[in-house]
Amino acid sequence: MSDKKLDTPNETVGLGRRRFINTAALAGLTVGVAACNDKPAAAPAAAPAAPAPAPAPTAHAGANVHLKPGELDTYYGLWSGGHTGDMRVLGLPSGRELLRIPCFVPDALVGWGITNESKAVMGTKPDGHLRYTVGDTHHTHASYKDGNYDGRYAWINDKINSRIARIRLDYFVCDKITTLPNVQGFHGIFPDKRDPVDPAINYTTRVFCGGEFGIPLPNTGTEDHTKYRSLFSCVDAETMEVRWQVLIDGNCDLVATSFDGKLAATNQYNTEMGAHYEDMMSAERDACLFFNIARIEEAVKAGKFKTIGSSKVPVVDGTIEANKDPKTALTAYVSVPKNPHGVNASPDQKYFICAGKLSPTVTVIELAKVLDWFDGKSEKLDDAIVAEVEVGLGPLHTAFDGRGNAFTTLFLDSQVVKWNIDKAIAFHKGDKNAKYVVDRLDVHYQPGHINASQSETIAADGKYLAVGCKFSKDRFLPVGPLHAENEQLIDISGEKMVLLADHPVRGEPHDFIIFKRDLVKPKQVYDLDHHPLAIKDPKESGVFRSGKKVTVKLTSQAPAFSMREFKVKKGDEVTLILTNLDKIEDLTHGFAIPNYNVNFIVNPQETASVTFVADQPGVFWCYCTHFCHALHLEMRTRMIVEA
Ligand code: RUQ
Ligand code: CUA
Ligand code: CA
Repeated sequence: MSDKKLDTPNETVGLGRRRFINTAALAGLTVGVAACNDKPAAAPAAAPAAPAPAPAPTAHAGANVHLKPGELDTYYGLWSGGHTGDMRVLGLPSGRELLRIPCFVPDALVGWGITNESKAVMGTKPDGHLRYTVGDTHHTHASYKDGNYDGRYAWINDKINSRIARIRLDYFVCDKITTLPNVQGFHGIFPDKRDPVDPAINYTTRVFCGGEFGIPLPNTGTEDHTKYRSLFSCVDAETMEVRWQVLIDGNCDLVATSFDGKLAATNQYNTEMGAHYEDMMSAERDACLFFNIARIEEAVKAGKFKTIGSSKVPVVDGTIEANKDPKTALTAYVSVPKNPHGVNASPDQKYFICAGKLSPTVTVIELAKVLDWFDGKSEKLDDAIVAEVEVGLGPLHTAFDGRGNAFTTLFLDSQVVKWNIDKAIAFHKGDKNAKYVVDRLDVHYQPGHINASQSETIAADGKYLAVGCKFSKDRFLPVGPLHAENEQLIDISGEKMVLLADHPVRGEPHDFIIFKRDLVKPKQVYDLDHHPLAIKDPKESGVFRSGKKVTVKLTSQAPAFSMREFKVKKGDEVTLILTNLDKIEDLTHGFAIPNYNVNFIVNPQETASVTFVADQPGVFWCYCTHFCHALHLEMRTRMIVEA
């Protein structure tokens, strides 16, 4: 690389890639781009060429995000990690990353994918090796009670292998992973907020999963794509078993659920069911597809379903053809402009908002009117559309402040637009004086996801807004060809948005949620009984042989393991069980065996195990990898493998 290039590395490269993306996306725009009357006259494809100008003068300077040493954040954020396959826990407003929770992909810090316990969660092949070592998380949402988070669980998707993982929010660990049958490209995810029928169940019992790619069902490998279909799945929040699936037309993208438990919806960008992108953009309108949960479950109970291939999960018919009569329909396809993206539930419980992506609009759908259609009280389903207004180029996802305003990311404009829902409805009704756009803020750059503190709960508090910018371009020091992404924090407590902070993040986060810190009650010491194999007393330690199978029982208490050395024989299949008997939070030990590809941690009172074949004779110093004590370096034991 020449010196000249080094002088302005990110300028050229950043612009090029951003411009490429803009151009590619604009090629798909056929809807009145130029007619967007209340946006600034800037050319849509022109990215800011220099570092962005300071934010516009505002009524207030914005909250302070720089906490002094020792000060704690007031919010937790759960971030999906993207194709690192993990979930990340942030403190806000500081934006400090506190933890990464491995789910779908092995993790060397904790030994995820190394211990028998984590392998059992992740899933193995018959030979004991992990079935998958890649994942792509997009969407994360947490369990609800009475319309607010209850701190029990969060769920996260793996788009690549159609898996859903559950995170326990007491220990911040993944405890279950379920694979959705007959689904490829599982994308959107949302828990329900109460039961559609039983008022006593005012909390999450189902999680809905949108299947994105259509495939032959069963997947025979046929080339005729007109036969491909997607499924929308319902997973039991407790057992994590798949309860039922719905056969649909089009591809699911993201998912939203109503506060009354009656409706779930997914936006669809490929109602054309094309196999190539040109075909996927050919129709002027796609759909926001609604599911009538109570009716679907009645149909399942009544046996009106089929099963696909070797899966036993009941599949009901939610295709357009089979659901024309509102009185019996399980699904309803509300039309929205072509290739919409995010669908989000407003905290006033009344609306779902679909963002236009290829259309510069947002569509506001009134849930009561969708229910009216199902009840036969409304002739035209599309009467549920109470607003469809232009907001700017490339609308993707929407968040809320609980004061009637929505915030939508504009991917192509590199902006967040704040707009008022009631005024948008008034404008749509014909009041051309209704100024629904309240404010615009440049973000850096190309935002995808957005969320506000407590946004999709009845406790939306309108304090902070985070925006996941896909490109940071010139905001951070260059580090080779790949830039960090930029998670920006915005104060939304006033009329105008105030940009507070940039946060570099390792690629590639997608969706996230932000909630008050007192909604979770983290536990910091495990319960010994949590693991059936816990070694509760160091005296139970030892080497126990049954033929060629050997169990090594070991405990840890800083700064020593319960055995100074242990012996096995070459060729033994060794299962080593380690219980950490230390009782103090954060007194975690590690256990590494050189040359055996073993390293994992045990938290206080936690038990974990590993199984390996002792195929190399010799002395192996097993040592504690996690700093625990002044004698941490001395904390080791000898594994002697006799030839
Ligand atoms: S989708 S941009 Cu999964 Cu919006 Cu991430
Ligand atoms: Cu035990 Cu370090
Ligand atoms: Ca389309």
